[in-house]
Amino acid sequence: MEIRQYLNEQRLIVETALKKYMLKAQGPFARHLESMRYSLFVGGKRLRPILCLAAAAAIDPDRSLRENLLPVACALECIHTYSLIHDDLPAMDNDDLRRGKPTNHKLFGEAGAILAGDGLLTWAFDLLTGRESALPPERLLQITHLIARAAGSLGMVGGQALDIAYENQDFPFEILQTIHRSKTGALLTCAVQAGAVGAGAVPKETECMIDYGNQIGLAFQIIDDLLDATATTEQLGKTAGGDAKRGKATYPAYFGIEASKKKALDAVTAAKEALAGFDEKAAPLRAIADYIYCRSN
Ligand code: GRG
Repeated sequence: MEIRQYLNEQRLIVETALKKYMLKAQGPFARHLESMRYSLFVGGKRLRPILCLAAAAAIDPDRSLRENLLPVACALECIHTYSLIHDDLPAMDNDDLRRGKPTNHKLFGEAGAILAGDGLLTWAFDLLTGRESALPPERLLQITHLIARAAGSLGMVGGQALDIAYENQDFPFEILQTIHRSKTGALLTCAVQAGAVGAGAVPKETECMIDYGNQIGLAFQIIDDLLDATATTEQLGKTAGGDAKRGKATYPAYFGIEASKKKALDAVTAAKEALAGFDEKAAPLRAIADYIYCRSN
């Protein structure tokens, strides 16, 4: 399958839905809403929503299911964007560039950026539980809990806290794995799991999706580390070389470039193996795993 064309088509579907669901920058909160919209629409691959829709389609390709899942997919993107805004803040990574444009706090100030992130995080749960959602209530409740768990202190927020706590320190590889699994992996895995639950997957199918999600999460983070060490700022749309500057432990720092590439490839292979029981409807998920290995930003 032509993965770039597929990703482009899916990205447009997600962006159309985001435009439909996102609050408009008007009324008394216009400036705050504008700051949320700025980061949400400034770019991004939309990988988490696309994974959610692809996982659902691997189980049930019905178009109406996709429509019903779009609020979930958009909620995932809102949470991801909030995490990037907060990650870029002076108190965290202090970055000037994200998605090829000035970071949120550079345009809206530090307080404005904190609130833009807060607004996107809470809007995600508004979307999930509001009248846009048309999934059966028990599936929606399960998905909402999965997303809260993956985004929170036992997932992304916890991973970020650990990442910051260990900056400029030596620590065992197991800690790096925990940071990766929680900071980056949790939301990616949650995206495919949410898609599977939304599609009414049986437990065995959901387990395979979780396995797939864990493996692509690992591959995604290793490639992110490699790109940070080897790509240019222009290519990435964010400041390159930031990990080394901030004394962050990374896969290349532990294993070197070539061994890290091999580990990423092994994770991609394992991700595709996790889908062995799925038919052709899972072709996009298999192609996304390959894309994660080959991506250049
Ligand atoms: C501040 C709560 C909080 C969490 C931050 C996700 C995260 C945790 C920090 C981002 C820092 C980072 C570079 C993590 C590595 C993986 C990652 C999430 C990269 C960015 O995701 P992409 O490549 O970005 O999917 P786009 O812009 O395409 O959406």
